Amino acid sequence: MSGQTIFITGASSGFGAACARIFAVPGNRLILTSRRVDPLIKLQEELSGVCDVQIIPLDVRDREAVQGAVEALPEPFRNIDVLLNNAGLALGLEPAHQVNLDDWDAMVDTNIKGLMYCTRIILPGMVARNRGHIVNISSTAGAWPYPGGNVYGGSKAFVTQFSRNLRCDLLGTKVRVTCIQPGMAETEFSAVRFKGDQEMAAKVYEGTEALTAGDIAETVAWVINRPAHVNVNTLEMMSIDQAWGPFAIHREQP
Ligand code: NDP
Ligand code: 8X3
Repeated sequence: MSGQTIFITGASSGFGAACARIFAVPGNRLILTSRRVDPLIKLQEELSGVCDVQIIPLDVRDREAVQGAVEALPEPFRNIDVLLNNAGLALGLEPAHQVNLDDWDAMVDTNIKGLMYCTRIILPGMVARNRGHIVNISSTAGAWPYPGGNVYGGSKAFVTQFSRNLRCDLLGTKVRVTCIQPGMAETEFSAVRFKGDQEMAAKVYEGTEALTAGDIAETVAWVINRPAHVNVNTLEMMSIDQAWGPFAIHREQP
């Protein structure tokens, strides 16, 4: 993969940073975005010897900021070939009747609305050039329910179905859309979910060989590197140490 302009949301850690590293090959142009700037600066320092790297502090929940960032891209970065809609988060694992409503708002605003904004603002250029690939990071949580998954899972189900619907709208163009649904992967994800409680976060991965950010980056690179006529629609992946459980059944005590 070379000669591609790649726009990554949530590049400051986890999957996004790993994707930036795997896409950093001579001839590529990377646009790395997230709210935190320091990790972006470090990534730019690390990768800019290899390819051109633009960093943009960006909160995907801010529609005008997304519009402004895309419009302000300097010439060599304007024609985006790949949009990696990766920015996202889970907050909390409480049952629906106990959650903090602000957490639900933040997940909807980031995982759904932020992804919508980036897509809607970047897609017209891809259609006009009849070239491009949108890779959306969903989750197994969007396909399979679990206790406390409530709005996080719902937001990822949106990502999965939105991806399929984009394919319908884009039929007749050469713009590809792929939805990737990873299971448990060890990143900052759980530390964010448990609001900085590193002990709870570590327990999620304890005794398992979880997916790594690098596993997801290799998969993203693979879908992008298929021949131009091949569209991988949906790809679900899990650690060998994860599988589905049986249905939960509540039994009254005699
Ligand atoms: P990380 O917490 O390591 O990375 C999340 C990234 O999203 C960070 O770069 C963060 O940057 C960015 N982000 C969060 N909110 C915003 C925002 N409002 N605007 C811009 N960027 C934002 O977790 P992962 O790498 O694991 O997560 C990446 C994606 O993968 C998410 O969508 C997540 O839901 C999904 N996923 C994760 C799985 C896992 O088990 N780890 C499994 C399946 C899917 P910053 O805070 O600097 O803004
Ligand atoms: C992250 C995977 O199982 O923690 O999307 O929801 S899970």
